[in-house]
Amino acid sequence: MKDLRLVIGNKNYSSWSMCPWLLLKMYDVDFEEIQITLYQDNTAEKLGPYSPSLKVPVLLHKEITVWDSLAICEYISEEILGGAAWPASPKRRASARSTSAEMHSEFPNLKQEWPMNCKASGRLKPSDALLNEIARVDAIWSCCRRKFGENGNYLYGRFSIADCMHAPMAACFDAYGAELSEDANTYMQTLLDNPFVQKWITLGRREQEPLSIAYASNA
Ligand SMILES: N[C@@H](CCC(=O)N[C@@H](CS)C(=O)NCC(=O)O)C(=O)O
Repeated sequence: MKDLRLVIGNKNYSSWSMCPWLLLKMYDVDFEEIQITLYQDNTAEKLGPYSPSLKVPVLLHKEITVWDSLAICEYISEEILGGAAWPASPKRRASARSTSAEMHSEFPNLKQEWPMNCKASGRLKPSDALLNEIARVDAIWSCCRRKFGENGNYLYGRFSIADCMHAPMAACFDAYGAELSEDANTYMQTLLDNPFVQKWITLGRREQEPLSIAYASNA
């Protein structure tokens, strides 16, 4: 058994599982992946030994358990990467924390109407509430790229936790056909071209498990 284990859900559906998985992959951290199929009759039973919230993702590091995607990314950066997964400058770091937290806690209509589904394709007509949220994500992406993006193609130039938190949205925008500004579209493409994002989506598309109960809106 490895010192570091990440419990995730179906790659096809679990947007939050993708965030710390991508961080560990991008920083080449050795970890064991434990995958539990979500929304089955026995899911809670299988998650119980690992997850206090009965949700994924969960990180197990020696005797420490961390749950909730953003908290896990923070922990990995602090304890394993020496703080390297946030931008170095306080101004960029403050913005990166804010846009990561906003992605984590906001956008209920996006999460409800366009849930993560690697197999989805084609445009699903967005409601007005969803269009407003897409416009806000577009503004975050274009504004951060313009203000902070000079050292690379990611949201704050070089890859950071902010990209991990925004990568599932790029997969959803691509799958459901969001109309974005040129700057936002270029950033979405950067995320979609990331080899680990591609790997996650490819593996998600190969998964066969159906959802046996009504699909939870926050998947
Ligand atoms: N705020 C949590 C949300 C976790 C969450 O909702 N995970 C979903 C999958 S992406 C889950 O485990 N759902 C199982 C359930 O609701 O039974 C995070 O960021 O990790």
